Amino acid sequence: MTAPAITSSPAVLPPDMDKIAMGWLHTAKFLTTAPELHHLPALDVPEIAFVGRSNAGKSTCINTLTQQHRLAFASKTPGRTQSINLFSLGKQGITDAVLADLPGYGYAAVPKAAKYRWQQVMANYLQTRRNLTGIVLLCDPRLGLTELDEILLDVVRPRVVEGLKFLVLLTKSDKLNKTEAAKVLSIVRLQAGGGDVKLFSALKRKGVDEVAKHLWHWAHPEGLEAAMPPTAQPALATSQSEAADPQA
Ligand SMILES: Nc1nc2c(ncn2[C@@H]2O[C@H](COP(=O)(O)OP(=O)(O)OP(=O)(O)O)[C@@H](O)[C@H]2O)c(=O)[nH]1
Ligand SMILES: [Mg+2]
Repeated sequence: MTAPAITSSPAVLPPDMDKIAMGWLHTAKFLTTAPELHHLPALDVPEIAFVGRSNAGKSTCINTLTQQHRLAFASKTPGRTQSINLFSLGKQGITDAVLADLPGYGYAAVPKAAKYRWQQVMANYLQTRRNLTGIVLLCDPRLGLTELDEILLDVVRPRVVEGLKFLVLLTKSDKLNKTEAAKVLSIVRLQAGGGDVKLFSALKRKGVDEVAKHLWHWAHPEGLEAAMPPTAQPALATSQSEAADPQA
């Protein structure tokens, strides 16, 4: 009697989370645009908001993560995004999360009244949006966290304490050399009170997979098995005994 063949392959392949997260983000579709809070639809899926100064790269970040060039309007001219734009995500046409692209703050050319109105809308949104699950604060590392970013941090702090997810992305990191990047990373980490801070570049695709996984986990806290029906799950390889016995 011959001994069963022993293979060196692992019994179960780890799921490729990069692919899963990027595939999920690629399903993004424009949902709606809302100039005021009351125009926003009430939703019961996790919502992830992209906030930050004007021109920080919010819309470009959304386009990079979703691998769609023109999903969110990005522009060299600050103040391009004027309303809250929602994008739905979900495999097989089932929405399981929403991304929100918010207008930026701090653009000097905006009239005072409009600036004030928008600050009120944003503060209201961040404090009251019921399904808001996570905030991505984008920051140009050449400016660092500015006074307006600090005000935003103060606004969201009570909700972060209660469990709202929070991530700071230092965008346009392709403009920094390694030393500059390391320095700004440690400064902003301190400013963000030890919160998550990552370098990101849409141009060089730095941090893209990592951020995609981060957002996927925010939207699917229950994990992979609960998030995907068995037929849609990646090939989790069968154990050797199952593979050897087709009846198993
Ligand atoms: N070099 C470089 N440029 C970037 C990067 N991300 C965005 N940009 C540029 O920055 C400018 C502003 O980008 P947007 O994505 O429109 O910025 P925003 O934060 O959405 O701006 P508002 O809608 O005005 O708040 C554009 O010219 C982008 O091409 C990046 O990673 N690297
Ligand atoms: Mg924008």
